[in-house]
Amino acid sequence: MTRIALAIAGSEASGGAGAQTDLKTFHQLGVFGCTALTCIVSMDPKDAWNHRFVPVDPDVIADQIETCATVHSRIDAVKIGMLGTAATIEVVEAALKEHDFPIVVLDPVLICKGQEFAGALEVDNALRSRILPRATMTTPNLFEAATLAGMEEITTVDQLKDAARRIHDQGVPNVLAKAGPSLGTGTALDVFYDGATLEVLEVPAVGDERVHGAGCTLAAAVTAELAKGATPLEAAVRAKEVVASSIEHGLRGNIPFPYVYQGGYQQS
Ligand code: PXL
Repeated sequence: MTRIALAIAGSEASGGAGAQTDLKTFHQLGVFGCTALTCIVSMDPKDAWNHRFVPVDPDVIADQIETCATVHSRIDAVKIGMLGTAATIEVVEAALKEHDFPIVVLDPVLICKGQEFAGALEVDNALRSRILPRATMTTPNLFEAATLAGMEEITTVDQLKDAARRIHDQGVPNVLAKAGPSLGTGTALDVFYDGATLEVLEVPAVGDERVHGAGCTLAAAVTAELAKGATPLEAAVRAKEVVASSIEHGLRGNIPFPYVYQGGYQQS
C-alpha cells in the first residue's frame, strides 16, 4: 500500500530547501507526497541571496490542506516546515485540529539560513503554544532547541540532552534535537528522546559546512519513515542516513553554501 505524506511548508524556489526538498525526500523513500504551501521564498542574487519572503493567504493554506485531506483516502503523516507568520500558524493549528492527522512531525523553523524575520518572537511564541503541543515528533536544530527549551545556548552534548528532555516535558512525545556537526565531535550528532529512551545518534560528518536543506531533508525523511510504519527511533536513524547521502550528493552553485540532493540515496 502506497503511503501518503503531506508537507505543510514553504516553497524555496531553487529546490534546495522547503517543500521542494520535502517532496523529493518523500519520493526517494517511496512515499507519495502532497503539499500545502505556506509561503514563497526566493533568494535575491542582487542582495547577497537574502530571502524574499511572501506569505500565502491563510485561506489558501486552509484550502490546500483541505484538498490534500479529502483527495486522498488518508494522510499517513504530516511534516510541518516553515510557517513564518502568526496568521499562518493560526490557520495551520485550526487545520490540525479539524483533520486530526495521525502523525505530525514539526521542524520548528524559527529562522531560515542567514535570515532574521521581523516579528520573530511573536512567531516563536505562537509556534510553541499552538503547533508544538500537536506534534508527535519535533526536530529542532541547536538554536531552535535552545529557544524551545528556554536555554541560553547549547554548546555540549549534555546540554543538548537536557534540551531534548525539556522539550519532551512540554508535551512532545518524541524529540530529535539536532547538533549535526556543530558541537565539534567530528560526527553529525543528534539526540533522540521519547521519555524512556535517550539515544545519542552519530554518523560520520560529511564536511563541516552548513548545508542548505539538510534540516528539511531530515524532518521529511522522518515523516516518510513514520508514514511507512517505522518507530520514531528507527525513523530518526534512517533519516540521518538519508541526510548524509543527500549531503554527499549535494550540489554547489553560486550561493555561499552547498545544498542537498536526495536522488542518490539507496536504502542499505
Ligand atoms: O531550511 C529551512 C527552510 C525551510 N523552508 C523554506 C526555506 C528554508 C531556508 O531557506 O526557504 C521555505
